[in-house]
Amino acid sequence: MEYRHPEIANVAKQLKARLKQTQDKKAVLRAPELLALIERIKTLPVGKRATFGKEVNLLKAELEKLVRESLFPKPSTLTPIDVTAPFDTNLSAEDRPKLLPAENGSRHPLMTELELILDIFARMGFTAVESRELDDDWHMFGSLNFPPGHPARDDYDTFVTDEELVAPAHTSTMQNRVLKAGKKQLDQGQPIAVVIPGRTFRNEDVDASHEHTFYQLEGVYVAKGIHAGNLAATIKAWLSNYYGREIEIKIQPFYFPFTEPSFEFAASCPFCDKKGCSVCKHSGWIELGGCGMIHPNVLKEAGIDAVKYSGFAWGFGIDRLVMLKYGIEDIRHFHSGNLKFLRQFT
Ligand code: FA5
Repeated sequence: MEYRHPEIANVAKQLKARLKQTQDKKAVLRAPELLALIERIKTLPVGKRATFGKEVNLLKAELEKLVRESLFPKPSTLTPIDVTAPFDTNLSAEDRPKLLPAENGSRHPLMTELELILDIFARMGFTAVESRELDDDWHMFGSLNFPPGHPARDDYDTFVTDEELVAPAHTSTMQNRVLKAGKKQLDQGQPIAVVIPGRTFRNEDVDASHEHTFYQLEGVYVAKGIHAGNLAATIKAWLSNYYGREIEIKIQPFYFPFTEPSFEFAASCPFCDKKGCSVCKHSGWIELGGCGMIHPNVLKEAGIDAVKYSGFAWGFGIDRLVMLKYGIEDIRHFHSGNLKFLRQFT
């Protein structure tokens, strides 16, 4: 590029030469000669300022381009690699593992069912918020009325990183966030109605109905005058919608620090007709989820007036809901990668 101002042309020549020699390419953009030219613009009389300023900017842009090119060679000069390849791309064509054609893939049944479930809740007026796969101790316990050292913390034994982050053992870790976000809505007379799907993790003795990694669907509903009857009706309405058939459900008292009263609900085991088998751990029932009226301390922790408002929450295991729907006798099939199993759902 030709510069008309001799001063600019001179700096351009010097800096281009420096760019070729120096290791620190970016330093050229901070060169005192260039900064002096930029500083000079505002000292010039108005008539000369525009043309001089324009040329200095052109020089700056040209130097930026040259620096970029010297740091990052043009893409066309690099051999492209597939960064998503599930093998070492340095392997020769013969040594690469044989892969299934992409057309043979299909959606995982848990994701297909989750979409259906969210669709039912959308029609019932619930919005969906995704849970996190890494969270902190406060959202896992503190925000949910588990004081430090509370024995119920042991029921949620999961994985913790060196930085004390937690792989959530349940989707209830999101309760405080959705309650805080919905507070304004309550003040405007609108309920908080949110469902939260998410992947959850537990240090578990894995068996036919227990996985270390599974999915849950949390539900949170808060408004004025909400009671346990609303909770039972909501669960019943959505389950009948999902299964489209009669399922025998049992709701019984339970304990969770974040709900009061708390309940657990289970469906009759379709594999043994309540006689008892390995899937239902010989109890005749498959536990589907926990629920209850949101504890006033949990509402208060989110800044919600627990005298004015009340609400309910639940947490279902999605894997178990799907097992029940299709008669899947072992939860471990879902993560087995067994194509014979997965292809039944395409
Ligand atoms: C909870 O996780 C509570 N957070 C539920 C809750 C939410 C209660 C809101 C009150 C208010 P629980 O540990 O019981 O509760 O798990 C809930 C459901 O997750 C179980 O009923 C079951 O369906 C599923 N679940 C739990 N552990 C496993 C596992 N290891 N494998 C598969 N599903 C599981």
